This record gives sequence, C-alpha cells and structure tokens, in this order.
Amino acid sequence: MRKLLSLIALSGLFIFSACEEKTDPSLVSDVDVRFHAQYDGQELKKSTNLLYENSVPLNFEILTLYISDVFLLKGTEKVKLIDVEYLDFTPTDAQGSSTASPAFTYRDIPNGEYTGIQIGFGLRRNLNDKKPSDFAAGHPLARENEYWLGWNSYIFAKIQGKADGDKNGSLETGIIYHCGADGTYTEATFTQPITISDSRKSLDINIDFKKIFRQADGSMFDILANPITHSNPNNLTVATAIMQGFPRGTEIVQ
Ligand SMILES: [Ca+2]
Repeated sequence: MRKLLSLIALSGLFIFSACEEKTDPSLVSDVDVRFHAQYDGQELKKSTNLLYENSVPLNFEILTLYISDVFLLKGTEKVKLIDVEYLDFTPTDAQGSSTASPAFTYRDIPNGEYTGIQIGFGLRRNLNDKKPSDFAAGHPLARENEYWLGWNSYIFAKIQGKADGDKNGSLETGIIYHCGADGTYTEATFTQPITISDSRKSLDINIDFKKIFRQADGSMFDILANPITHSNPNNLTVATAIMQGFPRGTEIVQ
C-alpha cells in the first residue's frame, strides 16, 4: 500500500513538473500594455478646464473604464491578450492634475505578425452576469463601487466632471455619465500591423475623452442637452451613444 501511495505521489510530481515546463521562449514574448487618458490629442489633465465643442469649458474628475476580450488578430485567428481589466485614470492617489496610466504585462504571448487588435469596451455578457461577491479581493470585477445592484450590471465607464455651458466662468453643469448594461457593450476592431517578435513588446493605448464624444454622423455629442445618463435601465440612449464612441477615441501606438 505504501509503495502504491509513493507511486501516486511520484506520478503527481511528474505531472506537476510537466505542466511547469515553460513554452519555448523563442516563440513567445511578454507584452506590456499601458493605457493613457487624452483630450484632443494631449495628455488629459483632471480638474483642469478644457474646451469642448463651441468652446464650452469643461473639466473631468472621474474617468474609469472596463475593457474585456482583447484579442490580437491574425487573419481569422484570434490570440487572447486581455480577459478583463479595470482602468482607473483618476485614482485618489494621482498627484495634482495628473491622470494615471494603468499598465499591465501579459506573459508568453505567441510571436507573430498580427494584423490588428480587437477590444471590448465594457464587459462581455458572461462577465457582466457576475457580481463583485463572485470574485476574490483584488480581481478587477471584485469592485463593489463599480457595480449597480438595481441594474444587475457593472458600470462599464464612469465619466464625471463639470461644464460651463453659459461660459460665465463658473462650472454650473454637472456631467455624470455612468454607462452600463449589456446593450451598451461595444466591440471594435483596429486594423494595423502589430509585430511581436522580441522578448518584450510595448503597446500604448490612448483613449481620447474628447474624441469619444464624436458621434457616428461626425457631430459632437450634446453634453449640455444630456449631461447625465438616464437612471432608467430601459433608456440606454445616452449610455449607448457614449460607449459606442470609445472606438472613435481609441488609438494603438507601438
Ligand atoms: Ca457657468
């Protein structure tokens, strides 16, 4: 019996070491991805007056975004780069008017000449079906403050700030966009060559919080007419317009 047990223990060891074996390092690379908040092509400064359409001053105080299902594309082949991340551009510990650039490293990504990247803005349905208590502390989806109990949805994006609609020098209009619900999840494909061939690769992803407000017809979203998202989960007009704008404000730099 003792012999049998040690045999089992030995085979367990063998399986363990087989799983531990690393992929051939010449075939894979680590990919560093950094996200940056921009406004009109420049680094976004929070709590700082910026100019919106028609020279309306506005500023931003809170900017967060969930992304999921990020794939590198090679023809019809898809290589998963990111399952889900929470991007907080305005953490409380950011200094002064600086916005943060959340950064992540993804290990052992297959080398190759990729043709583009797919990004999901918000959470795909089987992630949004979950709730913070389903996850261990530290997981991007464990954040209670990013979940809307009444809607059974995470808040995919938070964009909060103030605008000076009458341009009299005081920011009188609160802008509060909390976007969520499955219907607002927005997937987009960015076609551009991305080569992963050396042991380390950097991708910078800029999210421009002015360009996201450009609508499909080229006009700018009317933030003064619609300064807040609807509190009725059946009315996703504003949230959808904003979430669908994220691809227009996203640029991948390598
Ligand atoms: Ca004003």
